[in-house]
Amino acid sequence: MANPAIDKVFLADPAAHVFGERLYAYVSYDQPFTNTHDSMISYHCVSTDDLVNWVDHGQILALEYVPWALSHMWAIDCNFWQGNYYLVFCAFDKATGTFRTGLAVSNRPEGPFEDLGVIEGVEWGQDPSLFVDDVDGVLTPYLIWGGRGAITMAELNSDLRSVKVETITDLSGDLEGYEGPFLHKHAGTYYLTYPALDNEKWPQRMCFATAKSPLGPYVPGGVFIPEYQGNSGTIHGSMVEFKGQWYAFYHSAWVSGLSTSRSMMIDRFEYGSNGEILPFEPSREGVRAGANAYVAILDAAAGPTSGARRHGTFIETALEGFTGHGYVDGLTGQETGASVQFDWAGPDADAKTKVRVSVRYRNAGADFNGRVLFGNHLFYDGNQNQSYEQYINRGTVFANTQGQWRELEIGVLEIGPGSYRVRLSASHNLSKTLTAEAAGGIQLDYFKFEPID
Ligand code: FUB
Repeated sequence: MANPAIDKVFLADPAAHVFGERLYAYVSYDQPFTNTHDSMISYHCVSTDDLVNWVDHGQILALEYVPWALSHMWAIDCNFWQGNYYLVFCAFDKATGTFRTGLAVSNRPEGPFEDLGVIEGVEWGQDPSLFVDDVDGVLTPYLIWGGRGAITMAELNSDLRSVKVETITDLSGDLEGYEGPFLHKHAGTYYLTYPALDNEKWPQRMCFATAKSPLGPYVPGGVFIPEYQGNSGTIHGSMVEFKGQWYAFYHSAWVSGLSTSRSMMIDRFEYGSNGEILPFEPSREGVRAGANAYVAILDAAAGPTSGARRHGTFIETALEGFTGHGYVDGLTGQETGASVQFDWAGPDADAKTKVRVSVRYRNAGADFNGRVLFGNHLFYDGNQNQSYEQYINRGTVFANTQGQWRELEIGVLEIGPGSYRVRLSASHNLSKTLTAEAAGGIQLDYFKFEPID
């Protein structure tokens, strides 16, 4: 079964884009079985080059790294603009307790992203999406947002930090959109897709409207994903062309049965002879029959932005032949460590599954004795040594690799749904007084989590 496209982690509100040869989906994260959207505090990015083999890049932004945000990290989008990747996201702000739209930046599509503050000029900035129009090579950025039963859009200033207030357009007169708008362009026509209610009755259905210019006016075109079995009440999503085929991304409750633990879905769609989006029913096959593959590869260098921490270590990129985002260096003494955030789903709160944990590292010196700690993030209290629940391995030896990068399996975990942190540090048997050379030092590239069926 290929739908849900990813069933290992609860991902909602997918905003899909193609950057280079890969497709990236930017998604909000449902804390498993919390039964509320109020508990959403982070975002993920997942990517693929065939819609079958998925890499989860883990948390790309989390509440604790957005100083102005209070709660409710709901929907997001990302786009490429003037040499960088910009994430637009929403959260209740500390000052007013209402939704504001945030902006974050990365030089890589998979993040991690650094918060740049709120986008000025946007009221109740829930569910933002970032559309870059290309007319004869002239690029113009637009922000579209929704919530409280209305969809609004505006042109952005070129630094993306504010909208051009005089362009703010409320589309309530054109269509009855509820929230979650996404804009794409096909054959010169602008397609706004959005969830809407039918006579104020839930669940939401996915609808489209078309226009000849980004700010409208829009002509409603009807429902293209009707009510279906196992829907999650909401149906936020996006439309993307990948390798010559158009796909609709959205979410369902097909794994959990709950509207608050949602899973990412993908189906093909076609345009009709009049340019309309042809309606379809969510399919079990998705883009092909058979199971999808999922692996989480979590960049150790992304630790702090993604909700994890480093102690006494630092990020480097300088080693010859290293092609990743960055590696963690300085893993030499007892008090040092690098950690990442890891999220896991499941069909119900008690279900346990097995996950193989590996790390990619390099060692040009003496053997390094490492210990790997694993704990439930929800119980994290700021004191890592007390809050971590279990060791994956107390005494893994990270042997000399002759300076080559090597992936090393460090253990298999049996875990239930939740948010976890994994931390690698030097083993207790090292004395703080040892020099780096004597203790043995390694460079750490990433942590890898593979489900074992
Ligand atoms: O994911 C939280 C909220 O649910 C989104 O902001 C809405 O669009 C709906 O999908």
